[in-house]
Amino acid sequence: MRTKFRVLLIRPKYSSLVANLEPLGLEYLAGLARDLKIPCGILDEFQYPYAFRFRRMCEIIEKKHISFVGLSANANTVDYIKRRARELKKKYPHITIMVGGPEAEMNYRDFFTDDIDLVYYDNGLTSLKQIWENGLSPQFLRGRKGVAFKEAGKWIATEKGEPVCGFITKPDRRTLYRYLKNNFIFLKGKFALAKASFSCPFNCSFCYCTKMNSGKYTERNLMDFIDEIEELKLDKIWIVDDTFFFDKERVRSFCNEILRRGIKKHFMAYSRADFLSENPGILPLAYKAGFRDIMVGLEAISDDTLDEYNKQTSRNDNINAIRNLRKNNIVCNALFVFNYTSTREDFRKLLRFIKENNLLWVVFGIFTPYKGSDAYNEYRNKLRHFRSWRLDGTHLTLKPTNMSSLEFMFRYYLIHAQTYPKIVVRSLFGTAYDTKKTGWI
Ligand code: B12
Ligand code: SF4
Repeated sequence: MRTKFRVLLIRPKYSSLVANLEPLGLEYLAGLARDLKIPCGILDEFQYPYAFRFRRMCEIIEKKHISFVGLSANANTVDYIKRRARELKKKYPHITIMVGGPEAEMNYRDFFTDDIDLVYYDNGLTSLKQIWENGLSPQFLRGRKGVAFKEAGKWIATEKGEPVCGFITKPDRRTLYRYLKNNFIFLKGKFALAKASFSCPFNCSFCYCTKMNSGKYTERNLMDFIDEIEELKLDKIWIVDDTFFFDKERVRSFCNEILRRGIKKHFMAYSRADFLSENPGILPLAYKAGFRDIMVGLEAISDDTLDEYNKQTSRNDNINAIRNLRKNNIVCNALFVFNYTSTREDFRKLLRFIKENNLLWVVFGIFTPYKGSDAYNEYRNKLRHFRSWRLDGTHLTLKPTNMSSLEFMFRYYLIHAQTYPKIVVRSLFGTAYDTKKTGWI
């Protein structure tokens, strides 16, 4: 017998100047609801102002007679979710509140509160499908994988299922198209997201991604993935795999199939520096297939810091990766992380490195030991101000050892001021993707 759920999926808002993109995770859930003929809507708070957030939620709940609310959690939205769950439960005690998403996947126990009914941490959506089909009786939930629920007021957490290597449904992209006018990546335009693999085969100490999917790297069927891309109405696609350029033969097959089908898209994807350094031969084909943006976690410019992060790359890999991308007209979006041990000289050296290597597109983060990563265990006793809203990679959670927090933040903002105007000017002149140019216009 099918239980009659009426579902509202919510993506909490947090401040982001860099991007406003579709909530792909929730679109997968909405796709599942569509398959099961369950009425379901997405409230993507990113698309609305901060004001009246709770009222907006309540209006939808009442108007659509919602009986099941699903919230998607990232590290920086945990406290907000717990507060909202409390408010919702008080106002609508009959509604089932479930939390899922990246943060719930590893840290599900953090959501064991009086107001939350279910926490979802399974790999893939099979357990959710079974729940939506069969209901919420504790007896039934006990047999599901990767869910936590309450029985007689006590939390029960079931074992996680096997790692997955595909999705059981296609995403419902209506949210993407509905809010297309708000969609952007800073100075790059409108992007759709697509995902072709799960977790990452490497093991950098600060990284949360590598722990996902029970720490097992798996790949989706490439043809299914390309079918999905072909159906997307946007011409720019961000492949959000944690490291898409991993298996050279798979990248080659992807590019050849894109060319064979005559798909003309601008692709952005992640790659590691060592891959780009060691496999320059694949880059002309990647360019031909439409890769224009590669995001590379260069992280640091000294071998010691890279070793400390267990990055398994070197300063030389970083330099070669930048050079190989430039030669092939592909933009290197270099991601750097400032460690809490950074010195004044480190800030200066990084700026010099950026100039010497003619890097235009740069992103700076502050080392954050996310709960669930190896780094968290290492640093847990040193953490300060580790409040959820601060876990967005732009706040200090460890006391800087070589300067005051104030100076650290000043230098962090300063390096943005020293690098971003050039990106803006080059974008205005239409030369931000000309990798051979070195000047301001
Ligand atoms: C693209 C991306 C972004 C984009 C935003 C994308 C968007 N849609 O707007 C940008 C670059 C803006 C971004 C920002 C941030 N991100 Co981000 N991002 C990603 C990335 C690469 C892909 C996300 C994605 O689309 N996944 C694909 C979908 C299909 O998967 P999913 O969302 O996890 O959903 C699945 C499940 O989680 C589950 N699910 C999801 N929600 C729910 C809800 C319920 C109720 C249920 C039952 C299930 C469920 O079902 C889905 C299908 O299986 C991931 C890496 C990764 N491995 O996931 C990091 C990742 C999610 N980001 C992360 C973080 C921390 C952030 C930041 C908060 C901080 C930072 N420094 O990166 C910032 C926010 C900063 C700011 N203030 O702007 C972390 C999350 C770690 C954590 N513990 O929360 C990840 C894992 C990467 C990392 N740094 O380790 N991010
Ligand atoms: S930082 Fe990148 S390469 Fe390292 S484990 Fe995470 S996703 Fe993989």
